Order: sequence, then C-alpha cells, then structure tokens
Amino acid sequence: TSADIGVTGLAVMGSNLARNLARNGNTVAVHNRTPAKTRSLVEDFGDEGAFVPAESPQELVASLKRPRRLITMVKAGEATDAVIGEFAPLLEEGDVVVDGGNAHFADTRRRERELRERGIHFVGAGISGGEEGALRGPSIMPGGSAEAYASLAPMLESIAAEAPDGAPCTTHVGTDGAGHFVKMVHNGIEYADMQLIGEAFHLLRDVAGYTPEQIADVFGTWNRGRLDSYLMEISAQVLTHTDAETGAPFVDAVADSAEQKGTGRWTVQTALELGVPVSGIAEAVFARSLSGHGVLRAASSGLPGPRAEAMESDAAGRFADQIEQALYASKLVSYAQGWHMMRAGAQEYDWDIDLGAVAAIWRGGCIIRAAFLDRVRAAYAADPGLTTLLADEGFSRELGRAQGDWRAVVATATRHGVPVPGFSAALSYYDTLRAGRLPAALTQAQRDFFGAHTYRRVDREGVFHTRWGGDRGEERAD
Ligand code: NBP
Repeated sequence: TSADIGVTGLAVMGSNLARNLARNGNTVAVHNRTPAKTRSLVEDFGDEGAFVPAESPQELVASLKRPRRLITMVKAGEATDAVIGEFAPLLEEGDVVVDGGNAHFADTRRRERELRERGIHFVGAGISGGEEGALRGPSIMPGGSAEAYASLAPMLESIAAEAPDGAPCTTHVGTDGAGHFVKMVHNGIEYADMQLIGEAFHLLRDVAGYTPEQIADVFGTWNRGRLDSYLMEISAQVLTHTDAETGAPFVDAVADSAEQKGTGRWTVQTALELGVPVSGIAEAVFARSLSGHGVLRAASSGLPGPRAEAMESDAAGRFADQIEQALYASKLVSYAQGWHMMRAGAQEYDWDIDLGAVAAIWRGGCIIRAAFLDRVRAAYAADPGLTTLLADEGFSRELGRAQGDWRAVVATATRHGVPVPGFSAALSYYDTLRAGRLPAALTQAQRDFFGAHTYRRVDREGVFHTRWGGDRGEERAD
C-alpha cells in the first residue's frame, strides 16, 4: 500500500501517462490485462521514477494508498465497462476511478451514476495531446465530483501541460460527463481547424499556384501572427517533408481520403440533439466523409466545371493575404459555434462550466492549442455571460476588417471551382446572424400551408393559422 495512484491499460497512452506521473514524483502502480506490457514498461522505463508493477487487478488495488486513485486508460467502449466491472468490487467507498479514455459523455454519465450508487467517485477525464502529450504534458479535462477533483488536483496539475503564463492546463470542468463532453467539443473544433487549414492549402496550391514548399513558408509566416497554433505549425512541417520513395512532396504521396475515429461525428450528433448549429464542425466531418467516397468521386469526375488556373505572382501574394483573413474569420466562427455548444450542453445537463477556463486549459498540451485561445479566455473574463464570441468587441472588430477579403476568397474559390465548405459555411453563419430578416418567414409560412403548423406575426402577440385551402382568412391558433 505505497502507490499514490494506479494506471490500468498500458498501451501507448496509458504507459506514457504512467511515466509522466512517475517522472513528476508520484509512486505509480501499473497494470495491464496482458501482463507482458506491464513488465516491459518497468524494464524499459523503471529508472524514470517509482513504479509498482501489478499482475492482477487485486494486486493493483492492494498496492494503492487510501482513498485509492485509479486511472483506466483502455480502449473506449466495452473495454472500459469490462475494466470497471472488474475493479469496482475491489474498491471501497471514497475511492476514485478516472477514465482517461475517449469515452462518449453519455457513457460517462451512466458510469458515474452507477459507481456513485456504490460510493465510488467516477471521473471522466478528457485527455488531449496524443502520445507526446500524455508523456510530456496533456491538456486534461476532468468531470466528476468536486470532491474527487480535489483529491486528484495536485497530481493532475503536476502532469498537465503548462500554458504560456505557467498555469496548468487542467481544471474541474463540471460534474459527471462534463469533462468528456468538453473533450468531444475540443475534437470537433479540431476537425474544423484542420478542414480550414486544408482549404487554405487547396487554394494556395490550385489558385495561387504555390508549391507545397512555398505554402509551408506562408503557413510559417501565419504561424508567427494571430494564427499561431500547433496545427498550423505541423501543417508547415508536413508540407516541407519529401517522400523518400518518390522524391515528390510527401503530401502528394498521401491518398486524399481522410479517416475519422468518431469524436467529430459525436460532436455533430450531439449538437443536432441540443439544437446548436455547429456548421463548421459538421462541414469538416462531411468533407472527410466525402473524401473517402472513392466510387462516388470517380463516378462524378467528369462533371463540368471551371479548370483551376494559377494566378500571376503578385495577384497570388495578395490572394494569400486574403486567405489569411478568411481562415482567421472562419476559425473564429467555428470556435464561436463550439462555445455555443458548450453553453447549451452546460444548460441541458446542469453543469457549471466556466467557459473562459476551458479556453485557458486548451492553451497548452492539446491539439488545438493556439495563441488565439488566450483571446477567447480574455473575452469570457471580460464578459462571462457573452452570448457569442463573435459579439466580443475585439473579435467583432477583426471580423469587420476580415469580411471583405473573406467574401473575396469564397467568391474566387467558387469561380475557380475549388470547394471551400468550411470557409463558406462559416461566412453563411456570420451573414445569417447579421441578417435583419431571414427567409425563415417563408419557411414558416410553407409549414403553415401544408401542415397547419401555425406562425407568429411581427406586429402582434399570438399564434396564427391561415385557412390556405379555404377562404385564406386568418385565425388565432393559441
Ligand atoms: P487502445 O485504445 O488501443 O487500447 C488498448 C488497451 O486497452 C490495452 O491496454 C488493452 O489491453 C486494453 N484492453 C482492451 Br483493447 N480490452 C480490454 C478489456 N476487455 N479489459 C482490459 N483491458 C482491455 O490504447 P491507446 O491508443 O493507448 O488509447 C487508450 C485510450 O486513450 C483510448 O480510450 C483512446 O481513445 C484514448 N486516447 C488516445 C489518444 C491517442 O492519441 N492514441 C489520445 C487521446 C485519448 P491488452 O494489452 O491486454 O490488449
């Protein structure tokens, strides 16, 4: 009974997290279903800190100080339920189980409820940053009870990434599934960010006529400004890489069909249920999906359209500057949508989520880490009740400056036949929000016509219906 914490599930994420904990002075009991992984972790990295290898769940539990703290890092889904089923009978009231896998927040809510009935704290913790993050400092988004967080905080803070101002990239997000919910939205925003960078690349390549190397330079420049982010940085690195086999730019050697593990899809499904339009994230999920429909694409490749023609070089330079504006504005829109979704989720599930704190813990460690997130944090610090990020004074000023170029980019892309679902969906969202009147009036009138779904009027209170099939007189319907 000497270990501060236990980790079960020692594939890449679990081993790296265990090593991170050990390197930061914690005594870590380690366990894996297949014991060979436990042995090799201790053989390979035992000198990095204090590990207590355990061959069985019983041995792992017996080695933990009380109240016991145990992290499970197994494959999300059934494996997590299996592990909980195995460990729960061995635990006691007050013990804390942390699920660091990519669980769906609804599963986390269920597991938390079930374990709470047995007096065990269950903390669904979103962990972002991939393998490197797990080892050197991820962004950690824990849900569960405040009491459980208090018992985990010193450990989590010791292993989390540090934001540029030195703050640890972890905070208690909210109760039960709040942590996994927020991690899901993080991943949705990540999808949108990647799609937007992809569209910028596509336009720079096919319309501006730049080589991947030149685009890497453009991205490098952007990465020193307001678009400074991990994804921008790695995009530039990918674009300078040459394929060893063909000698061609690496990006040209990769098949152009993007896969997904499902968190983007979960974000969109959940957003639909909550009634929150996350069009930027949805377009990113659809774009990956469409890229993978090879048969459909082959069957459609003969469809007529303009052939992309490269621009003159000074026009290309100006166009690149416009793309920076379009990328920034579209990014801002997808973050606004993501934050709208977190607000709606908090309301629906009764979570007290500090929206500025979420931005703060995404400044380091995670995949969407970016200078920009400090601005988001500041926007919520200035006005915790902010309805949309787009209405923040600083952001709205930037949108004002960007919108002309943003429109020009979408128009140019359309003229050249280059798809920009992310840029154009973001612009449509922006224009929808600013519109004085929307054609939704006609939609509602159609609904009343074919289904007597009623409507409200602009000039007086009440619910109305028009007798479309009869004398077209109006009647009260409330
Ligand atoms: P995997 O998702 O590949 O899971 C492998 C681990 O699950 C192994 O330890 C395996 O044990 C264990 N396991 C399985 Br599978 N079924 C089990 C069962 N019925 N009982 C007990 N253990 C079982 O590992 P990973 O890539 O390290 O990811 C771990 C978690 O972290 C996942 O939820 C993942 O979504 C999440 N995550 C991953 C990343 C990333 O970048 N990879 C980032 C963020 C979060 P075995 O060795 O005996 O087969």
